[in-house]
Amino acid sequence: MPSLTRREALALLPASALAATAPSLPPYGAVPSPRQLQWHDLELYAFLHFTVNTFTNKEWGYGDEDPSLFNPTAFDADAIAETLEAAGMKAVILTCKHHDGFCLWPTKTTAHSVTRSAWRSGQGDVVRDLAAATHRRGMRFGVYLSPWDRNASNYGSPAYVEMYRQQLRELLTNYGPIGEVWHDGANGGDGFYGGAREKRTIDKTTYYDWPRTWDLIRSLQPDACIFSDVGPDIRWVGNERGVAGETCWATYDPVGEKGGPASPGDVNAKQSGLGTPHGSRWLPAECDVSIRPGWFWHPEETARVKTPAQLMELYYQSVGRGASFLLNVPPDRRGLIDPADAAVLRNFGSQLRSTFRVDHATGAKVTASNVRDKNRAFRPENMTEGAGSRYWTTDDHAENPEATFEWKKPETFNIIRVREFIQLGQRVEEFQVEVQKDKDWVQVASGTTIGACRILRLPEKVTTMRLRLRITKTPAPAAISEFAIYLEG
Ligand code: FUL
Repeated sequence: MPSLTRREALALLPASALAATAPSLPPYGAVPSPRQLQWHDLELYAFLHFTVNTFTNKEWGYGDEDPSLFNPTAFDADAIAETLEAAGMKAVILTCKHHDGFCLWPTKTTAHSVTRSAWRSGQGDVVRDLAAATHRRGMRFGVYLSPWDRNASNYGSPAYVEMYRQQLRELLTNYGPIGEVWHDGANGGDGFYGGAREKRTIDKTTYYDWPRTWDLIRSLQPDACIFSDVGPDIRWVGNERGVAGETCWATYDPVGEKGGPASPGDVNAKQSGLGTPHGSRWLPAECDVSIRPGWFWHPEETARVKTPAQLMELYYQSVGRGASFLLNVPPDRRGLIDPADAAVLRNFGSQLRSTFRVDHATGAKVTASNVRDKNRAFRPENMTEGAGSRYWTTDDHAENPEATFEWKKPETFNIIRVREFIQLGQRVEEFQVEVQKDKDWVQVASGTTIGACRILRLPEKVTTMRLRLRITKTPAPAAISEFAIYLEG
């Protein structure tokens, strides 16, 4: 039998064998559900806005569009999925129905769908093709189904809410596992409504009876995360710029715009970006933003595709603040990613991979001012061993605990990534990173919340042989599962 390294041998030992006392760190406050934990791992994924608008050059279709307009000349779900995968995307969410009401799958609920389009003589199914292409690559597939439907004649009546649920039933039963269900907050207003061409207003707080719809989703796809302004699993970040708050809590107790109870379409958006410090619900933020000015593809916007550097910045402002990055990449009239967008995505993907390829903290000697119960299960080395299932933590009353990383030769970096062991809740409010220069410790970075992921980008490169992470404000012992440093070129 090949001999084990010390690390492998330690990993095989039950944690309780490492010390006389059984290790224990109680959870703190709200904690994520298993389905939310799976979602936290995704970090970066794509939105696809695609419908009749792609052909009419609109952002919001009125609902009177002729379905035959939807006619991509070269739609290829595998080519789309491949481009997104190359950018490091781990999931895709498709606008199965946008506000105009046109359904990208052959629904039984309305004739306003691909069955009436010229595309593939009405035999095509965009949802089926994209679900299959993403699943083939091990990516998750999610559905956006606009609650507001400007085509449906029954919009505003209870019958429409039943129709909406029926559409969800179709999407959640016929296309394999669904990772996320996206409920838009835009609601009500003027529209075609089966020819009525009028303004219809609904009461956002009562009309959809969301709790019943969410029960339906849970029963059909228990692992799917449900997104809306108020969750119940993932919250809107409060803006469409793709940016989470500099301080961003995964915990959140949403309130409405006027301070009352919140509902999809009625939330205090400013607070959504920050979350609620030590709030009662685990409701992490998702940052949605388009690679172009609009959500749908418009020929005149091809010159205004975001640059790879802008996407990197957005990555740091979303994933780097404990939220997720949902980047919209709208297919063009061929039904493919525009070559300009595809080139940017490839470049962005390779920048991400090269930045985060080598973690210079692995191999450091790590020590800490305090280890909980002096138990090796909580040793500070856990932060550099990349397992994610172990963490460094301290005794309850350890004051400003710090962990020191020492290298045999100088290391150079300009990116710091820290993660809390969120399975036990989000705790840290403030931390600092210092490096030793000659004899003195000099602060090179500081941050507030950590949560699932905090990335700090330093203004310039730092070279050192000794670094320390100091936890300066936390209401309960910090549990840190990762401390990594990288060099961005
Ligand atoms: C908004 C919609 O009105 C936009 O068209 C887009 O779908 C965006 C993601 O959500 O509320």
